[in-house]
Amino acid sequence: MKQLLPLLLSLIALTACRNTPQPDTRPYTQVSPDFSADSAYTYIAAQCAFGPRVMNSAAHDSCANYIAAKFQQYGATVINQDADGALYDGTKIRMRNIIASTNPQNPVRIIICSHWDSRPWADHDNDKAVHHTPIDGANDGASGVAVMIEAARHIQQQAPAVGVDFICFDAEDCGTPYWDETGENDAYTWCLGSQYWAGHHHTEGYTARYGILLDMVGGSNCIFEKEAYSMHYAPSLVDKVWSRAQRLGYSDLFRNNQGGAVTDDHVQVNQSGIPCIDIIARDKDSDSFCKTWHTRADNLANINKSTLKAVGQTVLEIIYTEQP
Ligand code: AHN
Ligand code: ZN
Repeated sequence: MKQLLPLLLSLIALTACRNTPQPDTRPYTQVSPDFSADSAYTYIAAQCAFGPRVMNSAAHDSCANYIAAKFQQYGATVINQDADGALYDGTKIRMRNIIASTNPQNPVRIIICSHWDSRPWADHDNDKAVHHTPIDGANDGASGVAVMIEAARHIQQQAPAVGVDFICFDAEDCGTPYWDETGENDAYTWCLGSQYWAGHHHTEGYTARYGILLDMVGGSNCIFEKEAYSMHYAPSLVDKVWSRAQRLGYSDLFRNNQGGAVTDDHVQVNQSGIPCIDIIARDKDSDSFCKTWHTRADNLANINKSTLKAVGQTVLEIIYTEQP
């Protein structure tokens, strides 16, 4: 037994090592311009100031115009893709996907995407009294859009070698609430905007090299694991993005563990033939989404600029190192 113990210990160490590879700490020099988390924060504040961007609301329409105008201000060509849809209970909704293209003549394209709508129900809040009232969605919605607008601002100042299509998907977050009993085809009640886009790309014959979805990229006490659908559809892209984040110094946030599978807009992008990964936060200390997820606390006060910076800089670095 005495001789076996060191062997056993080294075996355990080896197994742990295989399950969770060490972060990539090879030296690296950043080539992209510095992402400003302060700037991204102001774009979150502006979106939240309209009020919750829930379907069929005035705040929703005004915020759509704001998002389109910001991308246009930073030199992107914007297509508003309007479509009719229906919620889990049959309520008719008017959706708008907003597609902002930089350097639209460039034949080599990558997608950065996020949903922009707010969940109409704070159905994960500790206080049951608010379960039927909407959330601000500062993190869940606005954060991804803000990172994209800030990336567009940099692209206007210094063009990367590839064209970027920023896609803001609508109606991601109106999936069936827990109190509904029909419960069938639950997964299809989420991601309505990306479902529509997957069936009707915004331009004839559209394609892209790959996509990166940003979901809840501005929270606190969160980490980014390698999401399971992303690992299924585009493992080398996941590894590239995570390794780049780690080499930029963000290995506290970008972990090498494989995470769970999340029904999210990237699944639709993958099913439409374009490999797409999801950078989606989960709580650091529990096996769930961030603490503020689908609660009233998902507001501007709980936005964390260092998370925005880590994700934003990583995305910029991917954009500026992509070869044509
Ligand atoms: C489900 O909970 C089915 N999907 C999570 C996707 C999501 C919701 N992302 C943000 N809000
Ligand atoms: Zn959500």
